[in-house]
Amino acid sequence: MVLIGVIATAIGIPLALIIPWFPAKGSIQAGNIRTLYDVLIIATVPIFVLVETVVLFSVWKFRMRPGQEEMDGPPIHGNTRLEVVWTAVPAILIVSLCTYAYTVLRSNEANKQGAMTVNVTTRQFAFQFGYPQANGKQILSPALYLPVHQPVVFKLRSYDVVHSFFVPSFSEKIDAVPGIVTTLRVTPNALGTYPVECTELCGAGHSLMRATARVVSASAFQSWLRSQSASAAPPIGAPPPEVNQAVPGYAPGGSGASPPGSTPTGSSPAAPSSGSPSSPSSSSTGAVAGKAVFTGDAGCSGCHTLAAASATGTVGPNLDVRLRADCASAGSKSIRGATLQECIRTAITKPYAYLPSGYSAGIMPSNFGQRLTSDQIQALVNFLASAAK
Ligand code: HEC
Ligand SMILES: [Cu+2]
Repeated sequence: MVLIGVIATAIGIPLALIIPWFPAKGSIQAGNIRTLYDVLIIATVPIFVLVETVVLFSVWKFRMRPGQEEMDGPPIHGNTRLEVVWTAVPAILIVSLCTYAYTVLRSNEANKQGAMTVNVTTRQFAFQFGYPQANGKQILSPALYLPVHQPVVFKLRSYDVVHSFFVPSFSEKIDAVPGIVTTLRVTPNALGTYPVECTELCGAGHSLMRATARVVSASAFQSWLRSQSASAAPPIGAPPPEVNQAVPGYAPGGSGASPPGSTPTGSSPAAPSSGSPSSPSSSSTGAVAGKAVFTGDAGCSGCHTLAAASATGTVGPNLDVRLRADCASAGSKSIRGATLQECIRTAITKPYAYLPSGYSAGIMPSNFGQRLTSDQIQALVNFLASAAK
């Protein structure tokens, strides 16, 4: 029996260690977690084997033989030494594994010197990453860029519901909860491109809520950051109050979000530089400004397809195909307003007043009326009215 147990352990441990349970390691924290996991495997496989061998051996050895149906087992009672051992050994094991796990947790969560802050803003259904700058502004990007070996503090906020920020290769995750700021610390230590996922079922587009993390060299990161600040559009609109109080000077810009899965270069290709409100040639309510709002932080392009904005979202109606027809349909005229402009305005500010066939309420955010300024809404109306085919 002992021999079987030793052989099973000798096979079990390497087998369990060889199985690739985790994706490639991308951070110091992930390294600590993997080591913890290996120690747990080495400690638990022998215990599992011991218990199973004794159980299987007993099932076989003490099985009921013909003629024993009426018999009872021998009345064995009490063995103090055995009881002390089987209480003390697991207690020592559990206390030491807990202590080790606790030290790993403490070291992973420890504040590192010179950590760089990245603001992670979540919304249905996109991540946005903000890099605070010395001038109080921040550079916004739909892709996460990080310099290798640089400790990072992620500050998470949510515009709407609970999301969860998870980079499997960093082995760290935390929820983004509306109204509070949550913190996560990571030190990436391997160059590479890793998926970022939302791991909280946050609505119909949850499965689309993904982004890309690029861990690059420090110099590549600096030049990326410089290219961002040069091309970034000035901030458009005010963020919701809870986001505002959390970070002084924080303001999401028009170049921020792009549809999930779109180009991860960081700058939204659809945001035209001429669409910035500071440009003297365009007004803040014009179609050009509207396009910037559409492709920007409001997240319209994450859910809608619209050729004029290079948007390819599929959660909501394809605006190229349906907008004009839906606005012309008899049912919507009285509810959404008679003209195309009125209809679009209602669709944005009171989205469930008229539901296009095949769509249900509760998916398109219903708070754009409060989140966007009246100029921004007017700009969107002008833009969509001119873009609708
Ligand atoms: C989370 C996904 C989502 C986002 C973000 C979103 N929408 Fe929608 N949108 C929908 C859905 C779903 C519908 C259909 C149901 C409804 O009308 O509420 C819709 C409907 C519409 C309609 C009516 C379309 C028609 O054919 O009748 C318009 C116009 C519209 N959205 C514009 C916008 C604009 C502008 C934005 C950004 C400010 C935006 N949407 C953001 C999901 C979204
Ligand atoms: Cu989410």
